[in-house]
Amino acid sequence: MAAKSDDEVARTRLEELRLDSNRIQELSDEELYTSDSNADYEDLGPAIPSEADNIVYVNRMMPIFDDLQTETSRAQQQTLDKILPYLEGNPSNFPLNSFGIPKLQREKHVKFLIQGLGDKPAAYTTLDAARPWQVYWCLAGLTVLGHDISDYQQKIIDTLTDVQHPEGGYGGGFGHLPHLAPTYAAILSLAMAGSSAAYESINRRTLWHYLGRMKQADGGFTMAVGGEEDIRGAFCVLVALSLLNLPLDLPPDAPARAQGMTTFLDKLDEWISRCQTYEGGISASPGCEAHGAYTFCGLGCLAIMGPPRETMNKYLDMPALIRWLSYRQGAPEGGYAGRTNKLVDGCYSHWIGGCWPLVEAAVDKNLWNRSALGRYILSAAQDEKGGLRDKPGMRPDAYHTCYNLAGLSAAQHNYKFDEKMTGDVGKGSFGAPFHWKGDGLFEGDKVWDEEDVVEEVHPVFVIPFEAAMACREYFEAKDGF
Ligand code: FPP
Ligand code: K
Ligand code: ZN
Repeated sequence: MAAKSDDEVARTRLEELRLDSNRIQELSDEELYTSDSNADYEDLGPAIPSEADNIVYVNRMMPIFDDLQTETSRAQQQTLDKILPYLEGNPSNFPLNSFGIPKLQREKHVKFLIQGLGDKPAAYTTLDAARPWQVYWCLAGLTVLGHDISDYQQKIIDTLTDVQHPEGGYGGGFGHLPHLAPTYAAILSLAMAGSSAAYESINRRTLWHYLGRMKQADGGFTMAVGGEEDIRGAFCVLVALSLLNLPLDLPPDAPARAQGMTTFLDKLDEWISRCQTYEGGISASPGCEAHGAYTFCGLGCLAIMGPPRETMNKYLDMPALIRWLSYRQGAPEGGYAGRTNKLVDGCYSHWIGGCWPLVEAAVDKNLWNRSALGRYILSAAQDEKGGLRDKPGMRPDAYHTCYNLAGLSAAQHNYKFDEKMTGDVGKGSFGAPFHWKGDGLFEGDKVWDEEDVVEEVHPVFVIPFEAAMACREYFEAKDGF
């Protein structure tokens, strides 16, 4: 008999693997987790960890390990080696809660974020172009920790007034051109600061004109004049319009009017649909790779455009989205990665973790492993000296502190969307985000005690509920700009 060609061998092996993988999908949980059924799959290769390796899979389908080593597989293995000691032990020597998990180091994180609001040494010069972001991350983190930020009100107004551009919008630093990212961060920060002084420091008329200049003929928005068009742009624009109760109509000087556009919403729904990829997640713009941060922006847009149950089910393939979101949760890490074949990172606790409250307002509830995420955040993402991080071995920063804490909050709390859209606030355009309510603490499997619980966070705006409501209410009561 003639020897099989390499090609044939490979094809046969692939077919076997496919059959195995189909068989695994048909197994019940019990069959899947007993050692007997694992024995059936030993022939998949020697690299399958056994039960003795103490690895618990959260996904039903067994991962297929192979002998091929790549840069990606090595990076994943090195990351596991770094993280596992933190999940299995307590290398940081934190005091433990009743679940044997490090307690939330609240005071240390508060101190870290307050330092983040202060002056910086020369090593931080790159942050000088991200002033509104630094302010936002620190304030959002502090409020999630339950820390009162009213002492900072005037400083917030002064800092952000300095970077507001005379032609509308905010720049990253003094004298910088405006850009949607710092504009988004500045508006959320001023909403958190609260008071008519903070609200009135925003030039809403020039801002509306600025936002209008971002609208493109295909329905999306650029991040700046002549800048890249991506879904962050759409989300930043909708957050500003919704929170500040600005008109839905494009301003008369918006260049996209020449291409027939009349409102901020024109063709936006179909543009967002086109950002959902074959993987199920949402990408920066049509044709790009699905990524957690862009997925949050896309879902945030749909949650501003109307009740999530209507908008998400209409414009997205929800089963594909849910499958993609689920697969971003690492096992055994428990934290999330931002995209396929990449590494777990604490900031995705929010960018992916924060997608779940939005998704759960559109479909059935409890689709994710909240305790595994909480375990990653408390055990692996808290830095010994305060602040939270991407992963062990990385320095903490305000960005990762903010988004780890926001993710922890999403894991700990339930939210409810009022489908009837009752209530006094949120009657006009883009009013949907003002119909969310806290719905108590998550009472399923958890790894945190009462003292590890952080505050509720508005699922769309990622600031306190009261801050979002008060800001919109203020501008609903106001006539004109
Ligand atoms: C990849 O970085 C990450 C991105 C390309 C997206 C970053 C976008 C945000 C954080 C969203 C900003 C949101 C608003 C509202 C403006 P990477 O390749 O270093 O990380 P990865 O390996 O985890 O993908
Ligand atoms: K990353
Ligand atoms: Zn990160």
